[in-house]
Amino acid sequence: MTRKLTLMAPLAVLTALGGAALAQDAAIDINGDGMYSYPEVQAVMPEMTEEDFTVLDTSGDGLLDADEIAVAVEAGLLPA
Ligand SMILES: [Ca+2]
Repeated sequence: MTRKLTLMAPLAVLTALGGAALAQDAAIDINGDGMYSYPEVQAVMPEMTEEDFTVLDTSGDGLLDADEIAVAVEAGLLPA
């Protein structure tokens, strides 16, 4: 569902994930799997609570994938 949303709004995603954000992705994504775990997010955003992370993790798999990250960035919950 979120993946379809991304495909329908590529410009919005590109705006949210600019070049600087991609560089920052690497800083957050410590293990390089393309997704953010809670420890990875908290390492750069100590104010992020596990509750906030759970809200962002809409698929409930314990990781933030590109779509979930884009939503979080748009909502101002992750650095753009
Ligand atoms: Ca997830």
